[in-house]
Amino acid sequence: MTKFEVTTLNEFILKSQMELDYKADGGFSHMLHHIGTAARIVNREVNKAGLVDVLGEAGNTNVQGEDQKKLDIIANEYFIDAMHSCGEICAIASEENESFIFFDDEIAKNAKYVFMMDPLDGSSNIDVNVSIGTIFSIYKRVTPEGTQATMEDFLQKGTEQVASGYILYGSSTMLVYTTGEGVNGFTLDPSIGEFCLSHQMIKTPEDGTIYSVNEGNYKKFPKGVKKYIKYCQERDSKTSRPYSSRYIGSLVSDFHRNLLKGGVFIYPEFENAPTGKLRLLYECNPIAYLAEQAGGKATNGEQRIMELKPTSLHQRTPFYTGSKNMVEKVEAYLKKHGKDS
Ligand code: P6P
Repeated sequence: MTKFEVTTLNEFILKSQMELDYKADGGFSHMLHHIGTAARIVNREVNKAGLVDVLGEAGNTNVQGEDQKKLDIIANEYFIDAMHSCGEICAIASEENESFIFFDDEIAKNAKYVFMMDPLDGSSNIDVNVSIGTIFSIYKRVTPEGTQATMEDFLQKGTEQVASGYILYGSSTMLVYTTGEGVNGFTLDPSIGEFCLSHQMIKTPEDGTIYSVNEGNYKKFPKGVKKYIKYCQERDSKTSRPYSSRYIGSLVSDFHRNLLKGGVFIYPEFENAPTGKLRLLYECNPIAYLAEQAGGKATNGEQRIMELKPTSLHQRTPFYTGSKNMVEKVEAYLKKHGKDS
């Protein structure tokens, strides 16, 4: 590939806008461009985290009652500023904020979209240099343009998403997103400061040999999950078992590996997390949109995640996602053995 065959994120967005003019209107492209910019800034902060005083607790806790790392705050602020300045977003919901943030300037009030995010998921991994990620989801507002956004704009089913994606701050920094026309991945080239198309039209394998679950909670898991974990560990050459257990404890990292290689990610409900741990609006729905667009699945163990009607901003859900056949296998075990532990 010559250096001029590289497709940057901005070139890809403009090309998509021309090809998909019915959907990728200027505003859409404008938002994706600002996400890329905020991602580069947060990437810079994450990469120097070990060198300057941005590690460790910021001394306060977020609405989840978790110690808020300084990078959480930094990422949250950069993405809020970037999405406000693009002029296409009327309000934002974030894991770091108890309620949604609305903008009352005229441009924002007349904007068409709302933005939801986990600005830095897996942040407990920051100070041990494990990959972390930003997860985002975009919807068209349901309230009239020109008015202040309401909770109704946020409590939409995942099927209403117009775009979703994540930034993975890992061995390389990647932006992976969908607008409903497949999933594309861009890798940041630090030498030119551009996200360059590196994974075009990602399709996740229907089957895989990786299962991702925090087995430390095994004894508390629903019986169907326990039975499935034992199934993964059995010897059976015909189905390439035993599978490999891979769990980073950072949703974006675990999901991204399984998306490319095939695998299933499981976070069930159990006594420590009676409705699951992961958040429906800004973790599970955006990941589910990507999983389905890449040919995979995402459910709560029995129902399609994107069909769930949200009732609150920070609600949690059990989450099973990844290769289609593997998710369906877990669902079959849950159906057969039930959810009691
Ligand atoms: P556990 C990180 O805190 C996170 O929200 C996800 O990124 C990750 O998948 C999950 O929690 C890990 O949770 O209970 O296994 O440590």
